[in-house]
Amino acid sequence: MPGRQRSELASRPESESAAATQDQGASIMRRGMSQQSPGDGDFGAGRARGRVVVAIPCFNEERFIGSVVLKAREYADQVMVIDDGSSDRTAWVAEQAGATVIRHEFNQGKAAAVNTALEYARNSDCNILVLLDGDGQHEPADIPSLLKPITEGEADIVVGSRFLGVKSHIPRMRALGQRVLTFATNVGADVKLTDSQSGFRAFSRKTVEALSFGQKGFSVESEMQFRAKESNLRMREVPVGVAYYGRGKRSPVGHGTMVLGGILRLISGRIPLVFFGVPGGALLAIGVLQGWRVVQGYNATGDFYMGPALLAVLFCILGSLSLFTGLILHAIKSVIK
Ligand SMILES: Nc1nc2c(ncn2[C@@H]2O[C@H](COP(=O)(O)OP(=O)(O)OP(=O)(O)O)[C@@H](O)[C@H]2O)c(=O)[nH]1
Ligand SMILES: [Mg+2]
Repeated sequence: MPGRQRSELASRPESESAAATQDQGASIMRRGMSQQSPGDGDFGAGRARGRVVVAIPCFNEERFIGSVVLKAREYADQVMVIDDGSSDRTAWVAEQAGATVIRHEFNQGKAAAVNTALEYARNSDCNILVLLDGDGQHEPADIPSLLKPITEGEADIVVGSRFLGVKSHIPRMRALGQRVLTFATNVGADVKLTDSQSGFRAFSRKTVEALSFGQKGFSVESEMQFRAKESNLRMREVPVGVAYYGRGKRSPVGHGTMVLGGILRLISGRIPLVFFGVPGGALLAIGVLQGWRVVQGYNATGDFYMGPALLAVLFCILGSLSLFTGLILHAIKSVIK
């Protein structure tokens, strides 16, 4: 495991301790791998598909994680739980239910947990990695339908969409927020999905090799759409249901605003010239126009209006700064490419 994601395996069978190396990540993998069946099972989707690993990023999910792991085990060769510094008994419950548990010593956010899962999968013989939320909102019985487009060679990433076909009860504010975030992600990434925020996803081996995420916080699902576009990975959606139990842990407004901030950062990285240059150019144009009017007024009447003049200068400065930021970032991006 990289230094930034210091993790440890909760379950450590004695017989496997000899496999430990000074690289903690490698030791985790060997232990984890040996706990599971070799796996090229069918899991109900119609054909053998190699080794399927389900990874569940979790933070304080002791209430649901046991049943999620038990159900997911029916559709996977291995179920792993990435416990991201939970203060409750998430890791213990997951382990009792039969999961391989990797623990982050402290809470690092969902993107870090997804990176840990990808790294684990990359270093194992996993053929398909499924991501699943640990809050019991997804139905593991939907896993075979997520696997199908990958095993049939039609997709590299399959997203379980809550807005396709299956009608579920989603609290209104959350549904609205999810649609706004999906719209922003679709426009920014130039990939069209109906549910950019779903945590229920499957990745082919090719995707596992290609992806890792840089964003902190909770825009990791959106980031996948951006990275998929960059890496020419084919995304497909399949309908899934979702269940909401009681009130969510986080406020939809605060959470949504955080994710939107992450999406804006992703857009600014993808198309800096448009993101900074267009508003910068517009501000500069408004400033120049305003300044010209101030000068015209002064020529006509002899009166100098300080307020409008200062506004014109402000617009010109902000516009120029934004325009240059766009140009510089665009140039840097071209060089890096
Ligand atoms: N690794 C990690 N996972 C987290 C963290 N916070 C939440 N999660 C997990 O991410 C998954 C989704 O979290 P939720 O809080 O349900 O987020 P959501 O499903 O987008 O939001 P809702 O629509 O309110 O359910 C669950 O498995 C959580 O346990 C965190 O800080 N780190
Ligand atoms: Mg949830």
